[in-house]
Amino acid sequence: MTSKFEFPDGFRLLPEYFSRAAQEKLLENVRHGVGIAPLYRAVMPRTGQPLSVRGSNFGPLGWISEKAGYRYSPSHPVTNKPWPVLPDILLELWNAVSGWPEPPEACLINYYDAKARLGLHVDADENAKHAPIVSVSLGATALYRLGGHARDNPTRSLRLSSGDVVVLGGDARRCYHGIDRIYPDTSTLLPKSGRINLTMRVVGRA
Ligand code: MD6
Ligand code: FE
Repeated sequence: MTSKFEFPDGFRLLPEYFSRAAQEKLLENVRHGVGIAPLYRAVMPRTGQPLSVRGSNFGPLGWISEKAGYRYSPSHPVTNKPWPVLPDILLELWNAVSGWPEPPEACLINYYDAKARLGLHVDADENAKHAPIVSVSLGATALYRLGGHARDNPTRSLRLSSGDVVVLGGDARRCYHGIDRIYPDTSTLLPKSGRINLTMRVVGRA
């Protein structure tokens, strides 16, 4: 028996939502942000193995991964300083596509080099389990894999290109997803086949 993949309700891909000019503006904002809160290499809970992506955050809270586990923190784990404020351009995106009445509290910045990957995962560290997550991709094209509510459910692979926006709301909010690979030399926005993914989340009260 072969089980088929069906796109979950609440999944939206908005190809090239951002024009090249808007991508450049957004990149300028990201560069400013990582000037304040530098990209750092987090480690996996328990094993302490470094992640292949490097991360930082915008907003009152930031998602961090450390030996003790995953959590949201008001400050950068290396500098101990607050995260930079969310750029207006991202808040405008949230207001335009999320359909959620509250603003995001955290925006994770993930930087991929040509060899970086992100294993299949569900974003489940938020108390606001029903608020959507809105993501933006900048730079090199990535192979994104979307699955179902269980790790072994059928999956579908999609390419995410610079300027694309993904919304995981509704049923899709609890679906497994990850990045299998980066396609080198697919964008001139970032040097050396780099890719940035920005994910805005409502964290909610504990
Ligand atoms: C990435 N994205 O595109 C990884 N999570 O690099 C995510 O993990 C993600 O695109 C939640 C919602 C949308 C996403
Ligand atoms: Fe995710």
